[in-house]
Order: sequence, then structure tokens, then C-alpha cells
Amino acid sequence: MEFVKAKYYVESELPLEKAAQVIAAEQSTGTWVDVSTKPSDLDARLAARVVGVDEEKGTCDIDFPLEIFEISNIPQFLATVAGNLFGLEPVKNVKLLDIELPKSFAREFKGPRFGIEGIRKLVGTERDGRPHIGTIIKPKVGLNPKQTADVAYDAAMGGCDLIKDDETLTDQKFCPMEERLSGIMEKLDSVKQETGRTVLYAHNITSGLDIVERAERAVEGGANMLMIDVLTSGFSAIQAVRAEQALKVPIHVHRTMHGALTRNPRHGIAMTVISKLTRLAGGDQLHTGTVSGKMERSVEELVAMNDFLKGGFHGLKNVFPVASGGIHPLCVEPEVKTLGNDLVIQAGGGIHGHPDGTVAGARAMRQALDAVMSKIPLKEYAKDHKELARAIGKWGGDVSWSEIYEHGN
Ligand code: RUB
Repeated sequence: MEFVKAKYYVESELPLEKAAQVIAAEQSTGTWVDVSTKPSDLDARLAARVVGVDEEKGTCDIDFPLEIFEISNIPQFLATVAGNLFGLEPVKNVKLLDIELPKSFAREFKGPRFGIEGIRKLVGTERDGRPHIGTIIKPKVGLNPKQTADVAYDAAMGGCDLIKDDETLTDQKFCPMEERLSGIMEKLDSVKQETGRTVLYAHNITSGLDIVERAERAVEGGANMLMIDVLTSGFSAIQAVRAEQALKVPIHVHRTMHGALTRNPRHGIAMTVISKLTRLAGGDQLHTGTVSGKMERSVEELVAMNDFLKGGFHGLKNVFPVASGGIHPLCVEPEVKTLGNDLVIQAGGGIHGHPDGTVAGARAMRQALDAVMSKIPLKEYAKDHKELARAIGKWGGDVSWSEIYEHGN
């Protein structure tokens, strides 16, 4: 018999072993009382089993028989391994820490279409293998399509490999998506003609009702990358877009809202689980966090998660991890040192907030990366790279995130 294995952290008034059994029963063949409708052989086939408890760590391991799951159905999968258990009265806190899937189950998913190698081929970095530099167009919302396209052009000319919409920009009246797409792609075509470089634009197609139609319209309109907010739209949104054979562009996945699930160490769903499901669903790039940026993190979990995304997984392609949120040129070195070269380093405020504007901000990011790749100390490299020097002048101080938010930067 094959199983999906799930690891939980549990706090309960019940003894740990008993709490684990309550969870296993609720999430498979049981409920709070024996029911007369249950066939006598049912548990042997479909009951989830507690296979280990660690009293010291407060964790338990539960095996779910594979037959309990529908093939390729992530909503049903989550209802099983991450469903009612979070609200059971006697279970005070519970966190789904990790899942392990048998090959036969994982291989029913399409996984990423491009993976790291495929995206590197599009951008032309497969030989040098350097990290990619990306930007989030800022302000987050409010620019019209022309203003947005102008910012994209500047960022691309400054050296960005990837330009992306922010997670809250979709098809609002002030910036209709079709106009935004055509404006940006026109500018990126000019960048290609002027510099020979291909720059990707992750066009945010996140929506509830018509995400596949949006994806189709975007690709017809020339999009070279699509973007989806996975937790607000659901893993199935990625699966639905990935399933369309004609949509031959990579999918950039933003994890907005993840903190509601991931941040509390004692309750919720770990980012590791979200990463695994995103890879199954078909995301090519995924925001996983930073070692030096504005979002809260566990570096240990981040490193393990990025290693998972970059490594082998039942024959599915890998995923390009994205470090984003509060990044500026001085963050490039710690990010690369800890997370390696297969990394997209993204800066929004850290590019458009450069004292000399977007082109200089993008150049400063690339210069910081060049310094790291050639193992030259940043300050030395900045001596004849003025954009980097100006960025160091602005962001070189040792200030905490609270101070930055309180006093501005
Ligand atoms: C980036 C930004 C993104 C974060 C989200 O803007 O706010 O939405 O990447 O965080 P800026 P995460 O560069 O100005 O901070 O990537 O951790 O999900």
C-alpha cells in the first residue's frame, strides 16, 4: 500500500498520541462517534494512521492511504491533509509542517513547463549561470499603462532580466491589462533591438472567474511570462493555466497572503508545503523569501525550501526561487551567499527608490551582482561604479526594518 506522509506540530489538551489519532480519524474515515454506516473493512483500506509521535518536539507523523486521494486534485488533497483539523476544539494549535508524496501520485501532476533551465534559455544566462535581477514596478498601483511601460523600459535598460506587476495590480480601470501588456511588450521589444537582451515581463493574470481566458488573451497579446497570486486564487488556478498546451510561457508565482498560514510557528501551514504544491501545480518561479529583506523569515526553512525547489522531485522540472521584499543592492551579497546562483533577486523600492531613479537603480543592482560574481568587495567595486556608490550612500547604514518604516529611508 502507498501513502502520503504528513508531519504536524500539535498542541492539545489530549495526550499527543490521542490528539494525532483524532486528527487522523477526522481527516479520513472517522468522526467524533462510531457510525453504523461504516463497513467493517473500511478502516483497513482508507483510515489514516499515526506512525510516529515525538513528545519532545510536539510533532506527529500521519500516513494517508493513497486511495483516499483523487488524482491531481489539490483542493481535495488539502481538504484531507489540511482540512477540519485546524478547527477541532480539543486541538489548540496545529501546523502542517511537511508532506511527502509517493512517485506515482506526484507524477500525475504536470509540474513546471520551463523550470530553471528553460527560463535561463529564454533570458540567455544558461552559460554563466548568474542570478537573475528582477523588479516589481512601483508604485504598486496607480500608474496608467503608459507610465507603467515607461518604468518597465527604464528598468530593462538599466539591466533587469525580469519586470513584474505587483500582486495587487490586475485589471483595474486605471491600468487595463491589455493596454498595459501591449505598452510594456512594445518597450521590451525596443530593449531587445537596442541591446539584444530578452527581458521577461510577468503579467499578473490573477482572477477568480476567467484566469484561463486572461492567460490566453495575454499570450495572444505577446506576453512572455504570466503571473499568478497562488494563495488568493488557489493552486488550481496554476494547474488550469499550466494545462493549456498552447500557453507556452513560464508562470511566475507570488505567495501573497502566505503569512496568514505560514507565520505562526505553532498553527497553520508551512511554506515548505506551499512550495511543494506550487511545484506540482506547475509554477516555474516562486517567491520563497529573503535572508535580508522586509519579510519575516526562518533562514533554515528558506534554505531547505529553495534546495527542494532546485533539486529533483519525482522527475518534475525544478522551480526558480525568487527572493523579494525589501531588497536593494546591498542585499545582493547576503542573498547570493546564502541562497546560491539559481535565484531571482527582485527589488521594487530598492530600484525605483534609488536617488537617481529607475535606470540607475537597476544598474546599481546589476553592479552589486557583478561585484559578488567577481568576488570584489562591494565598496571597492563602487569606486568606479557611481550608481552602486549612490545606493551604498542611501542604504549602507545599519538600520532595522522598524526604524526604516518609522523614519522613512
Ligand atoms: C516587493 C513586494 C513584494 C514582496 C512580497 O516590493 O512588496 O510583493 O516580494 O514578499 P519591494 P515575498 O521590493 O519594494 O519591497 O516575496 O516574501 O512574498
